[in-house]
Formats: sequence, structure tokens, C-alpha cells
Amino acid sequence: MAAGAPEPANELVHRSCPLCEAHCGITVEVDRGAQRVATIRGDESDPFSRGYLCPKAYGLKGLHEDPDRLRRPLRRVDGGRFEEIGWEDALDLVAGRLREIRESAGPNAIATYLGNPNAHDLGSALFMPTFQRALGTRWRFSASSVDQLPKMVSCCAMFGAPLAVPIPDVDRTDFLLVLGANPLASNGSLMTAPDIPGRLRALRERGGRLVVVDPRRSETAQVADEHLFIRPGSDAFLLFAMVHVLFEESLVKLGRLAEFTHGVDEVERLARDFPPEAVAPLTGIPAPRVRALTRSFAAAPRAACYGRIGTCTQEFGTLASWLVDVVNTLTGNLDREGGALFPRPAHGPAEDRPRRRGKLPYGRWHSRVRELAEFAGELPVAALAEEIDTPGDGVRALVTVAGNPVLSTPNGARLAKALASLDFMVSVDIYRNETSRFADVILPTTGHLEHTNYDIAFHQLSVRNTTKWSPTVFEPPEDTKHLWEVLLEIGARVNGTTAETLEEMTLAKLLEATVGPGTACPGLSPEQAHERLAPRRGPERLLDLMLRAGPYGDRFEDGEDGLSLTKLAEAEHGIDLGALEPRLPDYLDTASGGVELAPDLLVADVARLRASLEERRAEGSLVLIGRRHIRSNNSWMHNVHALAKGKDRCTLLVNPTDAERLGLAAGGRARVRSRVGELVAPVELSEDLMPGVVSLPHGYGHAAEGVQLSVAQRHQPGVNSNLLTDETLLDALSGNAVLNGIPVEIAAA
Ligand SMILES: Nc1nc2c(c(=O)[nH]1)N[C@H]1C(S)=C(S)[C@@H](COP(=O)(O)OP(=O)(O)OC[C@H]3O[C@@H](n4cnc5c(=O)[nH]c(N)nc54)[C@H](O)[C@@H]3O)O[C@H]1N2
Ligand SMILES: Nc1nc2c(c(=O)[nH]1)N[C@H]1C(S)=C(S)[C@@H](COP(=O)(O)OP(=O)(O)OC[C@H]3O[C@@H](n4cnc5c(=O)[nH]c(N)nc54)[C@H](O)[C@@H]3O)O[C@H]1N2
Ligand code: SF4
Ligand SMILES: [Mo]
Repeated sequence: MAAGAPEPANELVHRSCPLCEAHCGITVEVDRGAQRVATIRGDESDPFSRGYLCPKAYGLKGLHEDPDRLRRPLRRVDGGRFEEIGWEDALDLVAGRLREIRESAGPNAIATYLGNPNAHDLGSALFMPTFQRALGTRWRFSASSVDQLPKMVSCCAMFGAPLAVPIPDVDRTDFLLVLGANPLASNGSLMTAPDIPGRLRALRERGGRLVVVDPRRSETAQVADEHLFIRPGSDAFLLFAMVHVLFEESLVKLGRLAEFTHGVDEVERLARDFPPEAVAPLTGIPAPRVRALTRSFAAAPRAACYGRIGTCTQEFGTLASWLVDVVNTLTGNLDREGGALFPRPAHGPAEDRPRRRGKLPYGRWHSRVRELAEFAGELPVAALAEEIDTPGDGVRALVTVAGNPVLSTPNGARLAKALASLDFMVSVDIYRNETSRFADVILPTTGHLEHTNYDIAFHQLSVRNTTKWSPTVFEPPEDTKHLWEVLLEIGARVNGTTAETLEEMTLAKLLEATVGPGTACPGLSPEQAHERLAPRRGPERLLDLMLRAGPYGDRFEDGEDGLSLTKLAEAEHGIDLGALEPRLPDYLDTASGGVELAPDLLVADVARLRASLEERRAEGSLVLIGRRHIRSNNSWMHNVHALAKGKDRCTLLVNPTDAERLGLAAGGRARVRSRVGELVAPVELSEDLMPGVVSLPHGYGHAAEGVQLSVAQRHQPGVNSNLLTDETLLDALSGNAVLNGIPVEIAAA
């Protein structure tokens, strides 16, 4: 600020926006007198987001002030009414019921479901494993299996860890091939990149090429050099055809990757069955265009292939996710500047960590009813309802944490019915919504501006290495609890111990892995490190340890200028740690130590794809896909007036040709029916949809009884698209739900 300028009346707090993966830097201007948010701006000094914001950031003010947002625990009393109760009573009630059920029916009678906001909350990320262990159940579900689970499976098999996801280097690539993602609306996923519009503009301004493969001419497709319509669910065919062309036309050039990549010959053999000409009837993309696309991708000096939600939430999600990285590897773009690389986040792990080199954490146990395989300790959420409503030793109690599965998982109607039949349910949630209305107890946690945060998951998935600390904006009000505190309180009470004991256990486990002989801090004992971390507590203490033992850390050496939480917090706009750099083969944690281009699990699944190729399923049937809107965030920002106002967004988009055939008119209403359910939605005509494909966004359907979302109910109630998605349609390998490409029948209503 210039000398002599008046002091700002309001205080400025710099932190990151917790709403989506981009985690843009925001500057919250606080009116301390009124204890209100005066305004929220993009932080121009944030080295990563450089002032960029989308409209949702401003919604944080409305979220903070929302009178419908819960501040006190609620207990359901007769007639479906809820009444406030004190924290002690609420926690005792929850723990008492969970203990009873565990004692009478075993730990697996309790299930957990974790929603998306857990990935945005440091306290949850660090203490959730302790909480899950305290409950002792194997029946763990999360939003992962309606999202990126296929990518986690393929990356774990290829690179050795579920989060070893190669990230497209958008800032330096010459060719970005996007399948099934619409970052102009979503702001990027498994590709943390604030200001996607600016970054894509820069790509094209430097002469780079953007190609989008999508059944809808999405906002991203509209700014691309080329858009290819694809039949939903057929990306694995397209990608295999590209691999076929790479081999057939001798375009494979692994470069330095050849030294540590296994299975290239196996991939060549598999791809023989998928020439572009054979797959064209399934994808709807003519063979010459596939050949041209492959040649130009291979010829680009630096190229990145990137697939997201559309390529995961489909029948061959794991194969498609794998093939994205196969294309990157075969063209030498894996782990290369301008290709797809592995970030090096400040919280670690450090390069000198011990490796696991273990077996794939897949199929070690199975769900009861359909025998679906576990992955990394979780079961597919498409099985949750049947695990409750199928007689036998099923799930009797459910703990949801920041999730709304009634609106976000397939066959929401069946799940709602199942939830109503549980012996006990607790929702750790800030709203009484479509899911938590079934809970016996709702435990709200502090608001997003009332706790510190660190974007631990998204620093791991960034297009650039950066690090940023988010301080609290408002002190939490009396008698409120942070999410991590609620988790530890429940876990402790269920096991007759204290939250503090569980916290110390969590720390001890992390200390064991980060300090002492064989670690990045060999000269320090866990006891010494424990002392050095005082007086910090909670997530902050764990994060300080991770940062200090991490790749840029001070390693607890005095006088070193490495990172610690103190140093990070002083850098209030965040710290730039530089562009992504090659990390292979060192980074890999596969059993062989190399890149597994043809892992057994994926190779075995190719038979299923081949069979489907032969079937040549009936064309002409209508299929449903989803979409996202920049002002919406899954199911839960719909109660903020600034975002919810405006025209109806929950419309069924229909191509005019289909509309005419079906007798639908713009502004009219359509009855949409699938195997599992039906709904009525307003019709919007759109040339942007591939004929034969209709689109309805997810996360709506707020009109249900018992829901306390008054703004959403008034402005954008919408309908629940997951009344149509089918819990029996899965990517058979990962168990991830198919949410795109649902067969539907449509008629005028
Ligand atoms: N048809 C279809 N379905 C989909 C998708 C799709 O594309 N199409 N997308 C899928 C994807 S990618 C995802 S991630 C899932 C999301 O699925 P979910 O995670 O189940 O749903 P969200 O809508 O994110 O709900 C978040 C919940 O957390 C609560 N919440 C928000 N912040 C906090 C907090 O700080 N503390 C607490 N305690 N609670 C909080 C909200 O009130 C809300 O109840 O939906 C999936 N469902
Ligand atoms: N504004 C906003 N931002 C969000 C969210 C939100 O709800 N709203 N949700 C956040 C979450 S949890 C996530 S996971 C990310 C998701 O981020 P994205 O993956 O970018 O999600 P979408 O915008 O749904 O884009 C998916 C695209 O896939 C296309 N598609 C559907 N089926 C197929 C198919 O079979 N093949 C191909 N090639 N394409 C297909 C759809 O038409 C759509 O354009 O967004 C995050 N950001
Ligand atoms: S893109 Fe929007 S919602 Fe996402 S972090 Fe940035 S401001 Fe928040
Ligand atoms: Mo997601």
C-alpha cells in the first residue's frame, strides 16, 4: 500500500477457496466490527491462481451466513421432526448406538460413506484413517466409486500407488487431448489448475492444439480447435484404436521410458483387435479422423492425453483410464515436460522414503450381496443400498461424513428407502438435506471459514508445484466442533478411550514413518520430533511434521531454510515451488520398480471389451449423460442465493432432431424412464448434443420432505438424475458406477 494511504477499515485474510480442486487463492475482506464477510476477491498475489476466481467463490459468503446451515447437533424425534441437543448428549448417543450394533452384529454391520468435501478438508484427510480403524468396519464406501476410482485402480497397477496420477502439463504442452472432461465448467479435476480458461487460451496462443472428445459440444469443446462427438461409454475403443494406429504406423517412441517400461509388446498384441475401422460403429468417430488425430498427437513435440469423469463413470472406466496413460507413454509424453507428469507436493512423501513395492490392494475382500471387489480398503457405493436392504448379515448402521449419496449415487430412490430402514444413522453434515434427513443424529461441523486448511489432496494433483496455508477467517463460535474433532470424539467413545489418545496414536504412526533410521530425518527420534512439534495440535501438528520431513522440508535442522508450517504460514499468498519435473523411475512403487504398461488386472479386462465389440449393441437407443454448471457444486451449494438465482439449470438437454422424433418441444416437459426409475424434467433443445444422447445435471432434487434447504427449494429444486442411474451398471473391474450412457426412454409429459 502506498505511503499515506488510509488504513483499510476491514481486515484482509488470504487463503484458498475450498470448493473445488483448483483451490484458487481468495482474499476475504472481513468487517471485524460486524463479524461479517465484507467481500471476497481473487488474490492477485497468489502465485498459482494470480487473482482468478469463478462465481462460486463469492458464494462462500452466502454459505457462511446461511441460516439453514446447521450449527448445533440435531436429533430426530417422532414424526420426522428434529430437535437440537447438546454435543455431549449427541456424541454419547451416537457412540452408544454404534457400540450396541457392533456388539450385537459385528463391526461390518456399521458402514461409512465419505463424501467429496472430505477431500477438501485437511483434518478429515489426516484423521479419517484413525476414525475408520476405530469403527473397525470393512464396509467403507465413498464418492470415489462414483468418480475417479477407475483412475486410481489403473494408476495403482501401472505406477504403484492409487494417487500416482500423471497430471497434464497444460502450461507447456503443445497438444492437449481431453476426453470426458469439461474444465471450463468444472475448473479441472485430477488436474488442479486455477484459471483453466486462461491456461487453455495461453495454450492456443502459443500455437498449441486443443482437441475435445465428448458426446456434448461442451463449453470446453466450444473453445477447442477440434471437437469429436463420441458415443457415451466408448472411449476405451477410441483409445485402443489410437494405440493400434501408433503401432501400425510405427509412431511409438518411448525414448527414455523404454529403460523401465514393461509390457509394450503385450499392449501391441492387445491393440491388434481394435483397428479404427472396427470400432467406428461403436464410437461414432470415422476411422480416418482417428488416424489423423493419432498422427497429429504423435507428431506434436509435447502432448498430453487427459481423461476425466466421462471416461471414469462408464462401463469400461478402468480400461479407458489406463489407455489414457498408455497413449501418453507410447508417445514418450509420460513424465516429460509438456506431457503428463507426477507432482512433487510439499507435504511429501520425500524421495528417500521407504517403498511399499507390494501387491495391488484389490479384491482382498468382497461385498456380501454381489461380491464386488474391495480396492484400497473400500467397496463400491453402488452396492450400499443392497447391503442394507438384502436380508441376512447386512449393514444396520450408517455413518455419513460430508456426503449426500441419495443425490449422488445410482438409484437414489432405492438408497433412500434403505436408509429409512436402518437401525441407526448419523450424518456429520452442515445441512439437513436429502440424505441427512434420514439420520437419527446430525452432527454439524465448523464452517469453511471457521477452520484452518491445507489442500493436501490437490497439491498432489497440480499442474504446478505450489504450497499454500489457509488460516481461519472467523474464530469458531462457542460450542462448535471441527470435523476432525467430531471424528475423534466418536471413535474414542465407541472404544472407551479419549480423543486425545487417538490423536496421539495418529501422530505416533506418522512419526514412525517420517523420522528415525531409514527415513528422511534419520538423526531424529520420534520422541525428539514429538517435542519439536509442540505446542501444535490436531491437523496442524501432523502437517508441520509432513512439511518438515517432506521434499522441501527443513528436516528439523535449525538454520536450514527448508519448509515448516511456520514458514508456510508466513507466506500468506502461498509459495511457488516450480514447474513439474520428471520423477521416473525413482517415483514408481510397483513390485517391479518399473512402469507396468500391461498390468495383469487390466489385460484380463480387455476380454470384456472385446466381447462388447463383437456384440455391436443396438444403436439408436437413447442414452443419458450428465453435465456440470459453473455456478453449481455437486449437490450442496444450491442453498446460496447468489448462485441459485436465475433460470432453471436442471433441464433435460435434447438434440432438436431427437426432440422432433419424440414429440418434445422447448419449454415443454419430458418423462424420462430408465430400468430403475422415472422423472419429469423441463426440456431444453440443444444442437450441442450428439443425436441419441440427452443430458441432465446431477445434484438436484431438493423438493423432498424433511429437507431444510429453503433457498434451493425456492429457486433450483430440480430433479434427482440419480433416480435414473442404475446400480447394476458398473465398470466391472473397479466397481465404479456407470453414470453416463444410461439407456432411457423419453416421451412428452
Ligand atoms: N449422475 C451423476 N452423479 C454423480 C456425478 C455425476 O457426474 N453424475 N458426479 C459424482 C461425483 S464426481 C461426486 S464427487 C459425487 C459427490 O457426491 P457426495 O460427496 O455424496 O455429494 P456432495 O454433493 O458433494 O455432498 C457433500 C455433502 O457434504 C456436506 N458438506 C459440505 N461441506 C461440509 C463440511 O465442511 N463439513 C461437513 N460436515 N459437511 C459438509 C454438504 O452439506 C453435503 O451434504 O457425486 C457423484 N454423482
Ligand atoms: N461447477 C462445478 N465444478 C465442479 C463440480 C461441480 O459439480 N460443479 N464438481 C467437481 C467434481 S466432484 C468433479 S469430480 C469434477 C469433474 O470434472 P469434469 O470431469 O471436468 O466434469 P464434467 O464437467 O461433468 O465433464 C464431464 C464431461 O464428460 C462428458 N461425457 C459424458 N459421458 C462421456 C463419455 O462416455 N465419453 C466422453 N469422452 N465424454 C463423456 C460430458 O458431456 C461432460 O462434458 O468437477 C468438479 N468441479
Ligand atoms: S474455480 Fe471457483 S470454486 Fe473452484 S476453487 Fe476457484 S473460485 Fe473456488
Ligand atoms: Mo467428484
